[in-house]
Amino acid sequence: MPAIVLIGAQWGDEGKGKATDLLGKDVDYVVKFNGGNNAGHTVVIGGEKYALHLLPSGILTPGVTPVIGNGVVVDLEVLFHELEALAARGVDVSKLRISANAHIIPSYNRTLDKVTERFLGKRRLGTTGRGIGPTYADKMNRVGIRMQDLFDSSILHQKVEAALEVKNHLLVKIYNRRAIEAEEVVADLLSYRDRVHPMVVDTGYELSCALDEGKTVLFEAGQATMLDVDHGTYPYVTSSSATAAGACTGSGIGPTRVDRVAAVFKAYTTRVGEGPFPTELNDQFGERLRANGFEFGTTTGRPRRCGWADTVIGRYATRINGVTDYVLTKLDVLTGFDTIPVCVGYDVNGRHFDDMPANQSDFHHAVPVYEELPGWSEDISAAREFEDLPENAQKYVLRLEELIGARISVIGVGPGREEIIQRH
Ligand code: 2SA
Ligand code: GDP
Ligand code: MG
Repeated sequence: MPAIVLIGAQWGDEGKGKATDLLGKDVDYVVKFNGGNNAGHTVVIGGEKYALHLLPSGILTPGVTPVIGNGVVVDLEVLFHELEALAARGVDVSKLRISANAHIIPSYNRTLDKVTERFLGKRRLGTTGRGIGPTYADKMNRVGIRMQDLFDSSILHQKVEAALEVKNHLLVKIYNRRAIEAEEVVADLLSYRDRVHPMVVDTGYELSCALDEGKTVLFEAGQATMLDVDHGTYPYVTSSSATAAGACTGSGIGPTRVDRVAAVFKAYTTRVGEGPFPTELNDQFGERLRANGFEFGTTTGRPRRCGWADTVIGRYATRINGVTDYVLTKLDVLTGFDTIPVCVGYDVNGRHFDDMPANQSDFHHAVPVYEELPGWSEDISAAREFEDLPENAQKYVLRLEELIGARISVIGVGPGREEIIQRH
């Protein structure tokens, strides 16, 4: 299949990195189309653990051309730090392409992200503090700095000055900080120019040509459906389009070119940062999921909030993304629970919802309606065929499939590259 979009169905950390790595063996290009170094993908290859933030996970697969699309925001310091760390471990990073239209995260936006969160106090969003929100805001405000601006220092200078006019006002007058000098910012950005130059190309054009030639392109989302700026739990979302449609705007290919949409769904649910989460468990079961699933942020190390699987969210993700296939991850983490509740609907003050409530207050007050499924106690990490799974694990998968409304093609039974069951 030439163009496949891979997205997260919940609040992120479903295991997209591993899924991309898995699909990556058969693809020519892996494209990151949204977000920046707020993402954290952990991929385990032959017992070696790789944590990727800004770079597409496909960079780990020999032969794949990794692409950072126009929809991504790039922190240049992080970019080179990640590239150098991978190169030191023997990964070929020479093929990386970056869109000339991708926006840069200037240092002042990292500062603004952190001071804004501190200023908001109880009303904070729990961002990763990487400058993501302020950089997308600049993009929409048309005061952003793009990769191509690096190659014209006079334009770069003008743009940085224009952006700082407003930011310095905010920093000095509202946040009581010192003003930032344009000269300093420009000098910092220009220090990366020569190194980044060979990587910066018209990635939209290159990808379209690749598709014309029958090459296979995988578009890999950062974050996930419920963190999407339009379709997620706004304002507790990230600032980019993390759903399948974002693959088009974030990379420059047309919607008719997409052949398949694969979504990653974790066998339970996690969320990092603030915001509503109907199936959240603040008890020993939540603790057990966090410990068994090692649910700590790849980027910030924050403990992830944990809860049971929510198929209202699953159905919503199927609809919003036009999902054709699911990758169900971390089924092994559920081993050992006597019964496993699955959320099949919500009760909101006596009203029943089968589907995602359109009103934010309803979602905030949603009480999950659970169906209890019997658990299993056998270790499933060695299962490679669906039939190798204990009967109750099979039933769990089949019931989820029925409830979320698209086929589950791959099942993850451990963190390793080979710990999967391929069904379709
Ligand atoms: P931001 O920094 O502006 O994107 O934060 C806004 C919200 O988006 C959430 N968010 C994430 N949620 C889960 N995983 C993410 N990536 C890292 C990981 C997280 C980490 O993969 O482990 O290391 O802490 C991610 N990135 C953004 C964030 O929690 C806010 O709710
Ligand atoms: P991403 O942000 O969606 O790429 O996910 P993360 O990498 O942040 O978090 C997923 C974590 O789960 C990583 O540590 C993976 O190594 C791990 N993982 C992925 N699939 C499985 C699985 O099937 N079983 C287990 N136990 N771990 C998995
Ligand atoms: Mg992650």
